[in-house]
Amino acid sequence: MPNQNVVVLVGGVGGAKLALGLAQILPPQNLTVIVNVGDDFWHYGLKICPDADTILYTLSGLVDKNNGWGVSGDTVNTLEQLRVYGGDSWFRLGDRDIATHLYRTERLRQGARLTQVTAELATALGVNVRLFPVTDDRMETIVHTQEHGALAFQEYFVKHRWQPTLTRLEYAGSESARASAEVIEAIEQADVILIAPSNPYLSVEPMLRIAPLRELLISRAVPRVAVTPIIGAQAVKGPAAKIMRELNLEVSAETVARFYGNVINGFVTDTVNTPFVVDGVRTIALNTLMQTDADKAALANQILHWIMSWD
Ligand code: FO1
Repeated sequence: MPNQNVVVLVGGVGGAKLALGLAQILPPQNLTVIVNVGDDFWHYGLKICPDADTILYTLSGLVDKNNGWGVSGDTVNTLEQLRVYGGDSWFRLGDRDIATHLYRTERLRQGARLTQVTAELATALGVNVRLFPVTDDRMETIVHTQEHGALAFQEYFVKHRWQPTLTRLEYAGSESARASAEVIEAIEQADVILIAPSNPYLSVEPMLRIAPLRELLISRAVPRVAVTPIIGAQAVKGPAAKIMRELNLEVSAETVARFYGNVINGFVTDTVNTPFVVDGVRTIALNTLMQTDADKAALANQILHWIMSWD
């Protein structure tokens, strides 16, 4: 992949796996990671960006590999003291992780853009690929549920452990949010655009809702390839399959490929999935389950080699 610019759109844990695979095989100047902000929220006065932090911690090697998020070996003294005061403790804030939120919040208060602050965190952690939040504007995913009505994303995902029945999703603020200049430039200069095996509805769609991303992606005459988050009618992690059932969709990789529609012209399904054909979308079946770091690099390599073989 000499001098090919690769852009990958990612959510949290699933996205971080492919981002790490790509980071292992590409020169850092050729990789740009664009991350969802729909999961971001304010908690105890702190601006928390779980997806960006998951990418930062994964690429820097700090991540807690069991959870896939947070800092390995982190303590929770602060959270325990908050519990003493009767404060909310459903969101597990590690002590070292809190430093990230404090730094980010302070820099935002000083007037820095989220893009700038994220770059500062990346540099400090030794992450040398570009990592851009999709927008500097406010955009929040709201999950409407049968049991509790509208839930802020982290309340749905963490507090209620994604158990409530989803009725619809709302991407609040997406109508007025705009992709950052950095994101637009990265997509304009990309030779390959990838969509990581992140949750299509919770992680990727919030990004596609932000103008002018969807149109900009469609306008780029380059390979635009999504990787399936569904393996054998199940999500690798998280609520993707459950949400598909609640939206009355068939739980399959084909449903995901059709959901992305003309945003993509290529799709990586898994070897265990039922083969399918979608017009205008080249498809390859690979082993997409990334368990080890070597698996992540191998999948990234296979995807890029396949793309290079397109005529
Ligand atoms: N996920 C959980 O399931 N429980 C938690 O307590 C939790 C805390 C947490 C703290 C910092 C952070 O960056 C991420 C954290 N996550 C937690 C993960 C995260 O909120 C979700 O996995 C994503 O938002 C979904 O992509």
